[in-house]
Amino acid sequence: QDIVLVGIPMEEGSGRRGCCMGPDAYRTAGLEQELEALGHTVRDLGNLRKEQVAPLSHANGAIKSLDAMAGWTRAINKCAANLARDPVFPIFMGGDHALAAGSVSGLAEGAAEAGRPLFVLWLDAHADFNTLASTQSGNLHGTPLAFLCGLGGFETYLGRPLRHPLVPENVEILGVRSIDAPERELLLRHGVGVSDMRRIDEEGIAAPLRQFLDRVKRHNGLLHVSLDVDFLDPGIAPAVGTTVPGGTTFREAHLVMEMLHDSGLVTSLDLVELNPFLDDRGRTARLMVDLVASLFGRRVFDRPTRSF
Ligand code: DIR
Ligand code: MN
Ligand code: MN
Ligand code: MN
Repeated sequence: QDIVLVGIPMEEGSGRRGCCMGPDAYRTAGLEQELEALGHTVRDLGNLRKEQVAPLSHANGAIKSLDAMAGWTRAINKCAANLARDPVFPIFMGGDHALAAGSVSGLAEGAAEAGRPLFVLWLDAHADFNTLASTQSGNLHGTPLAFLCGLGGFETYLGRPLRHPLVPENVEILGVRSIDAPERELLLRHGVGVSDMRRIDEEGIAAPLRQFLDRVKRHNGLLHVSLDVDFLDPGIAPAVGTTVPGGTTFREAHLVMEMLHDSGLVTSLDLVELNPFLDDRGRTARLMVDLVASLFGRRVFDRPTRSF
């Protein structure tokens, strides 16, 4: 495949510093080289910059960095919409998860032009389904999925209406184990697909994923994967500001990537919430790169041994 890497050093959505170093950590961990070793061609476009937006305010005083959020969303949206018109596989190297408001909204424009429905697999400890009215933390990385599903009150993000909201039934949140009370209400009301850790414990991670992939295939959909580092258990992935116990294991995460590869359905990817400032000798960055390698065709029998 022709893979394009875009660095998005956004950290304002996370409410703490450090995610701005994510793109360089992926480069240092050898993302481009690992993908090339699998036979793909890779072009690194470097880092995106946010647009300048005049200061914005909101009735919810808890909200942080709304103008930075708007500036990033607009810049990323345009970049993603352009990439969606090319026959390339874009990887958005974040940066916090708020960047998905831009990447997925842009990709949705490309999908609509191609006449294909866009499906989204959201791999995360959290649902990221707060609105500007419901967020208690004020950290806007807790909002992108609600924005992308067309919920109200987000006009400031793009400075215009969202052109192609996701169909909530075409979204699957996998691995979730921390949901705020208002988010729970909104998820149920809008019919978003949610497979929480309880379901994974009972049925295994393959069952809900297989069901979702079958749906994508039946609808001839494009599939975007949005991978939050906190999808993984903190014991194997400490470099994230919002660790939640009880996350996916090393093999569960690789199995997801291997099944996604075998499906042939994935057309774009976000790598988000890596905070290299919190990492332990680069192990989380390396694990994320290895997961991407599995998504792009590395198999169990070819996996190199590593020591940390
Ligand atoms: C919480 C946590 N739901 C919030 N969300 C996080 O702040 O809205 N998302 N950490 O990644
Ligand atoms: Mn190269
Ligand atoms: Mn997230
Ligand atoms: Mn999360």
